[in-house]
Amino acid sequence: MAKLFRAAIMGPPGSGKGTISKRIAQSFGLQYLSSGHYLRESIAANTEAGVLVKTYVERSMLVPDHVMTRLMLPRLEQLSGHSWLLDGFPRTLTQARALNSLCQLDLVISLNIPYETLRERLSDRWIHPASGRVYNMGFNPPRVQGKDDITGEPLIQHDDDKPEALMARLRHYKDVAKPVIDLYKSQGVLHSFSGTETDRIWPYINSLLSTKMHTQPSDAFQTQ
Ligand code: G5P
Repeated sequence: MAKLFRAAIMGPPGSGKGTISKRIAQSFGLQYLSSGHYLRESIAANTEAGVLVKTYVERSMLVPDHVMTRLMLPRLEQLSGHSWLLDGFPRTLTQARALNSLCQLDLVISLNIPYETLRERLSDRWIHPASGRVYNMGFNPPRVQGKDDITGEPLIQHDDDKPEALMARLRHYKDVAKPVIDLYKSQGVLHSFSGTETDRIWPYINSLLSTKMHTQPSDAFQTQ
């Protein structure tokens, strides 16, 4: 049986985690788990946890660690026989330690994207609130301006993507991510990628994963 492969991708809001994760999952056949997706799912289900989660996600604040580990770890336990990629988890040292107690990661990808690039991307970002689908007016615009591709419902912009709020979010991200990055560096699994365009970073990540997983990558993803 092929060796299992466990990876995570880290990066500030707007750094391209979701975009790159989808390419990795499809090219290398990894199960894809996105913390943001599961949070939005729990909000949509309107459970007790979902109502609590909503108060944090709406303000782009980190959801408490105990809620996150309760949300993510059981899903990982169910995937014990699979290779997977985590997007957006762990985000704090407490989360990373909780994950470590379940399994060791083989690879952590960290995205370093300049602030100005993040600001431009997020100020161009439109969201379908019910599903969490994300569009970018330059990079992946909706087929009809202002409308979700699947439902045709209106898209909205977040107040949190305004420059002042964004600056605070990015500063907070850096503070919280630093010890997590240091931990994975000390374990020898961290690989950092810097750049302003996802399509330029992607070939390097593709190549790294091909080497690590000894599989033939697919060329299918030149654009999202
Ligand atoms: P999420 O869902 O994990 P964020 O805020 O970390 O959300 P976000 O904003 O979804 O991350 P991303 O996944 O890093 O960004 O990037 P993306 O969506 O692929 O790309 C961002 C935009 O840029 C898109 O419009 C994309 O099309 C565009 N784009 C990508 N590449 C390029 C490019 O090369 N050029 C251009 N022009 N555009 C590009 O988490 C949501 C919330 O959940 C909570 C937090 O509240 C968080 O705010 N949360 C957690 N809380 C605690 N612990 C955790 N582990 C948590 N995980 C989530």
